[in-house]
Amino acid sequence: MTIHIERIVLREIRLALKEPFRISSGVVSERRICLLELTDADGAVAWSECVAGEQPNYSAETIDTAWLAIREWLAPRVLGCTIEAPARVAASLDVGVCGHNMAKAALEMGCWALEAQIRGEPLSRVLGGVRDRVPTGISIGIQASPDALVQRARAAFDQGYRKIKVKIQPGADVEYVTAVRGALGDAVHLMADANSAYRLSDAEHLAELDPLDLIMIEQPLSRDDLVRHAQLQRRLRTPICLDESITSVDRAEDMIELAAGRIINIKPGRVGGFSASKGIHDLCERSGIPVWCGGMLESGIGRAHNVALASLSNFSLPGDLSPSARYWERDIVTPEWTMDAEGMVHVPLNRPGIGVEVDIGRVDDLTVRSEALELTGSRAVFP
Ligand code: OSB
Ligand code: MG
Repeated sequence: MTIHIERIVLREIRLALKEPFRISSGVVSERRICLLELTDADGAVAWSECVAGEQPNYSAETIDTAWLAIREWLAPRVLGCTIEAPARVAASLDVGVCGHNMAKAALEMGCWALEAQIRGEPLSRVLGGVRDRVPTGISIGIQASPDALVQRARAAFDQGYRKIKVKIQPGADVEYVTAVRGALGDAVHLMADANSAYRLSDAEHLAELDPLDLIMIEQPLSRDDLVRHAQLQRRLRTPICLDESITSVDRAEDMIELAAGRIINIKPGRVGGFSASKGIHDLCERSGIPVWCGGMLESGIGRAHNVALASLSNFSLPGDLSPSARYWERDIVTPEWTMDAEGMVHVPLNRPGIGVEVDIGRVDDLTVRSEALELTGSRAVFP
């Protein structure tokens, strides 16, 4: 089945978080989210979301750079082209455009969603997913005190989350995580995410986390520090999981070759879309490396894409796939994302495409700017 994208509407919506989310490199209270609405020549419509943040603290990209990249360099690559398969889109977007993975991913994932819509199949199955439920974890931001963190972690535990991840930074680490382990006991699956807040010279300090039996520590060092992560991993019993460092299948291969980590957090936005995500997933499956699906405080649209991806076989650890109500007073999709009593999110297999309805009235209410991109002039066969 071929895709022929006639029109892409970019929208920026503002969506307030229920409470500010603080990580070691910054804090966000209100999300500025870029949504894409892609329309096929036959009238099929699919939605995707660009996960770039408000500030360039997690990655170099922001919503504003992504908007520019999509409008100026990337959308013109797909508009009006005959796309034989969504698996071919990523390679074409990479020609002559360095970086901008989140901008590329928004388009590429939109093409997969459109393919699913046109085929009348759930996105999960078009991607090769096999699960119908996915275990869910929560990511808790840095709190003002260990007590405040314990309170939130306990509430999450009581709700049934399968994994509790706490953000850490120097000054809010060993004491905080120790308090959570003490309060919730040995059985709970606990992990910490440093978002690159440490240096290799902190190795001894980070080793103080080892007795806490964390299932992993995520991204302790800088994004480019694969060699130093390998040195750190040799000094830690706790498995290192990489997030920011893994931007492609090649980086995942490097991690494995260097033993710079033992687990990968796959965020499709960070790696340029579903093709790279599937490539990393398959490589890790062959190499005995577990993966899980990370989150970027997405709206229900981005979350739909993540849940579909997380239904692939090697997503064996709980993902950062919290229900809508953990983030928002009201989401922009129906039904909203929920979690069952066993801490599982259900893969929507009874509907084609992303499996949730976009509440267009609500999207319109939240929209602060929009731009329609259409083909000017003619274009031949993709790429
Ligand atoms: O490092 O995983 C991260 C949110 C924004 C930027 C980076 C990260 C996160 C999260 C949130 O941990 C996960 C979620 O969407 O619940
Ligand atoms: Mg992370």
